[in-house]
Amino acid sequence: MDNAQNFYIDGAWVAPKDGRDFAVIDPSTEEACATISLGGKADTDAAVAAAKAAFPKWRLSSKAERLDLMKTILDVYQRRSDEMAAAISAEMGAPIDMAKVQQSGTGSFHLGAFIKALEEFEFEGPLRAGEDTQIIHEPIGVCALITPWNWPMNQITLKVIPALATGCTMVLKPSEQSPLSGILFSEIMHEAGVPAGVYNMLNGDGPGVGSQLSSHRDVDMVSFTGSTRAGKAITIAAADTIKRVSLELGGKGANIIFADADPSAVKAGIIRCFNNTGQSCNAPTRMLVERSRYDEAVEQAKNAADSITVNAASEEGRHIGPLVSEMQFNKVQDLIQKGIDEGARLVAGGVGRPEGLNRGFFVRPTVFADCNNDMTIMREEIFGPVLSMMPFDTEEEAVAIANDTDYGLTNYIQTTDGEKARRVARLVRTGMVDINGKARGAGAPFGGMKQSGNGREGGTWGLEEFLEVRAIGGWPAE
Ligand code: TXE
Repeated sequence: MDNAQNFYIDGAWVAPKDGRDFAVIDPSTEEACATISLGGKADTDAAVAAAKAAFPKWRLSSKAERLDLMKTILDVYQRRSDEMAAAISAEMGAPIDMAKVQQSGTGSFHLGAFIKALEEFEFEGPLRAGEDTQIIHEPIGVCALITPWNWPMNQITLKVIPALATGCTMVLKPSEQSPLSGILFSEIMHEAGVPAGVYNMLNGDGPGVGSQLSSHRDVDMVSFTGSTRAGKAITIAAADTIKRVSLELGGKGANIIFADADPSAVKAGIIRCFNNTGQSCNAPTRMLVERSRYDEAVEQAKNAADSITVNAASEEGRHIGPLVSEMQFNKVQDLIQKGIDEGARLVAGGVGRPEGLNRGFFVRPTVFADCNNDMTIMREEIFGPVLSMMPFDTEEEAVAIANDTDYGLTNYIQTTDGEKARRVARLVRTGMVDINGKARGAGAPFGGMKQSGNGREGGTWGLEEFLEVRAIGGWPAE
């Protein structure tokens, strides 16, 4: 990759002013697959200065101009989509077929959805028909976009595209664990003709560039996806400048399976939980099963987990890949051991690598039964292919267990009783609820409550995140 060690600032690829080398590790092989540069304060300042200088002109661009640009980006993105999948697969370990459809594919999906949302969005209008108070939505300004490694293109497009669509200028800092997709995305933005300074990208780590962006006086907003730990650090760093902070953090989703649920619910829950090797903030990691179906469900979960294959990201076909890094591998191994030590019943998987995979950050698909909600594996976000199961007796108890967590991102409900589904969906405290495996519609807001964050991404809500709302009284009639 030609630009691996450079940053994209003010419409050009530039060498770092204050850079140091950083090896990108392919998690399937544990070998370096690229060397990038991590920037420092001088690079952060240069990127922010370029975004600040571009803002006065870009904020006045027309909606039609921005829509044209977004359509061109979508064209270029689709043409380079397989290249994108290969980059994501190498940097974070998503199996190549899955990387094409789910990882790289989300970029096209979000671009298309935001084009539609922008087409329908009204930036100006009267408060009420016939009144002279005008409501004006304006771009917030210079945005720092800090993204993680688990769904790199999903998170980059969920931030960059609405920022662009609303007339903001920006600095993207992708995760240092998955920088190759961010570099390729910047090439796509350049090829599509994004005006100089509107979109800038630099690599760096959290305590360096991440923190510098968060506290920067010329940054008006930080949009962050990542750990709750980093979300708190960003909020503290941003406090001094009262900038807007939008956070999408971890989760510990409950999957409530009632006795009348479809027989396929348990297997579907396992597939959902282990997708992307369990590295999703909205994974249904706590499976709560009504007691009359519990033993059968444990058996089904064991069989489903045992039938999942684990293999290198470069191999074609349906399997799960490695975890992203040695750090995540060690974290997940420690949590599996903790589950055993704290008395959960291990029914599938366990500590150590799957048989035949001696190198790479591979983890055994693991299921624990007979958990209780005080166990570490029920409270902490594991971020690996690990499911924790627990029985419940009543609907009230299921809701109480689901809500007994610091997180509030997504819950799942499985029942054929429509009234019960509606009732429970209202009672559980998460930003999103999926009933009977139905995905939310395109353009629906994505985001959480409690320590899962405070932002909403996608659709109209995703545009509003990047807008200031102004009220102007006595607006003269045209
Ligand atoms: O994330 P970090 P890590 C959770 C998941 C995982 C855990 C640790 O539980 O096991 O986080 O992963 C930047 N100021 N999620 O340590 O550190 C960092 O450079 C500014 C859930 O890899 O949060 C990267 O760009 N930025 C999550 C981004 O934050 C900082 C996805 C993510 O890294 C920073 C990933 C700081 N002080 C992990 N510290 C989700 N919500 O989907 C780090 N960063």
